[in-house]
Amino acid sequence: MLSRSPPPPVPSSAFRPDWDIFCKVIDNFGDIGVCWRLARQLAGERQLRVRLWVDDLETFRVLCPQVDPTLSIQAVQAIEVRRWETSLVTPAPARVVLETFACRIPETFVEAMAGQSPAPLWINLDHLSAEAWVPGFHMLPSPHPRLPLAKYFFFPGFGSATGGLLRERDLLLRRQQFLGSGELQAAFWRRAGCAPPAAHNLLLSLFAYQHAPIGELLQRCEHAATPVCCLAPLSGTLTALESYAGRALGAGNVVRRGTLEIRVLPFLEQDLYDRLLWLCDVNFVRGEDSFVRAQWAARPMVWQIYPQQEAAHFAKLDAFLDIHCAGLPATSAAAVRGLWHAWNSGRVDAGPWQRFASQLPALREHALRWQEKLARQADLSTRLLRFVRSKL
Ligand code: TRH
Repeated sequence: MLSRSPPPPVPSSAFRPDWDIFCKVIDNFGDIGVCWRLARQLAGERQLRVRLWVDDLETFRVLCPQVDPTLSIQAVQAIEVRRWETSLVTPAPARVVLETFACRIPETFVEAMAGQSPAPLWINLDHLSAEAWVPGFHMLPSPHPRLPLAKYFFFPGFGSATGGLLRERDLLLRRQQFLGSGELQAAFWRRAGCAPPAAHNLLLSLFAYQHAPIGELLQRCEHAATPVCCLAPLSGTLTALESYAGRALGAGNVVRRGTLEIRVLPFLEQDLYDRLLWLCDVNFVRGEDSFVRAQWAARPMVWQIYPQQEAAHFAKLDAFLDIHCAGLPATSAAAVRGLWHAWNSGRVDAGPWQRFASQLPALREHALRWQEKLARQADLSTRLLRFVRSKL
């Protein structure tokens, strides 16, 4: 019989954390993905006491299986996790209160913040964008209409005048060690539940929204010069994969057609998902957090941006393409733009994929240069903490 280890101690009510982080899961995994990553970084690298409020522990559990959705308060990896309920009993707010993606923290909590002296520093962590307006709005305060409080807007971004990107201190070192170790890679494939693909295959990872032209992309890979192995963690892509395969699929299933093999993987823990990105030759990513992780993976990538009303997201897509493609030869840049636009517009004819695939050696070099350039800048948590020091 398996013996269960005792649960980690739950913090007492006298505990006052250094940071409160509030997370509302609107849809998908990006909100909790970012909050969990940042919470772990603050606790693990900076030894800060973090309390993370999450309104949807079921979704959180998909990312982090240690989370027990039945508990209102629990300790997970040295972080106090609290279910954010409507009837929130308000403990003393932390010194720094981070609202994420304008999730609107409860009014009772805001009142408690105003009652403290000195008042906590209140920050809203916003969405990532490469658009030119971001530096002008980064770190601006918005005074509360009634209470003696201000909320500061913190914008992640790609330049030195923005909030930067999430990057753990040891991330690039771990990546190097992993890519240099057959043993670590074998352990990864075991945990992903499949045998390593044949060495000569072109590895694609696939994480996308349902409306991506997944079937069309897969058809393009059926008659390729290099066999393609598509690794798809269980997610919103499943319906499209099933209609391509013509049958129900689950983790562990394999579909073969011509030069294409599709492997359905389980939804991976965040750290394992990173390893998948490190191993693949092309990463199809979406939203915000997987998009950033693909950049640290330093491999050619295709980004499906989170769709907004009236196609407003295309301006955001192009803003990133402009900075990302700046150092690329014209043919490679056109191949990237062509496939990214096709993927986001819902049609992938043979041309865009072939042009992109023909540029892979140049794109691989570029991905590494891009990663190195970004890594020379301070990461998001360092910039956040600098901001906190300047205000408290
Ligand atoms: O899930 P997303 O589409 O999240 C989106 C975006 O963040 C978007 O901007 C936001 O407005 C919307 O949510 C509400 O994509 P994203 O941001 O890449 O988040 C996915 C998270 O899931 C990320 O932390 C990586 C993680 N992940 C795993 O841990 N394992 C996996 O197997 C996969 C595929 C992803």
